Amino acid sequence: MSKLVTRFIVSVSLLLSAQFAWAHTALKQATPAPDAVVAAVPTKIDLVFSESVKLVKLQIMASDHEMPSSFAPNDTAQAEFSFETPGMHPGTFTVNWSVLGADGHPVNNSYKFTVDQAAAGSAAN
Ligand SMILES: [Cu+2]
Repeated sequence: MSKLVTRFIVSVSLLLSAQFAWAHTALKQATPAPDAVVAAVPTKIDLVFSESVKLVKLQIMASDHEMPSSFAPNDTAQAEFSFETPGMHPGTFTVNWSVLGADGHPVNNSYKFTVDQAAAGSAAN
């Protein structure tokens, strides 16, 4: 019985460590934050990743068009990024990002944030 319990614990530990090994690059922090509803039109987007990465794609999508940003792919790996986002307006935006982590694995993910309809400085689209 106790041997079985030990084997079970060992298996669970192995599973957990395997999961950690699979936990490649993640987005640790973003401003505006994922799922945030912000009251003001953001003039920039900040991203902090869990490790130094090469950001190969950053796309800010409105419902039917891509928003401009100062994004450009970086040659030197870094963990923190800041991009200007001119022309933002109220609406819900999807941020699509792709990075190459230190281990060379590509990671893609996305998150959404919303600029409140009452936000000032709203241009048409
Ligand atoms: Cu737009």
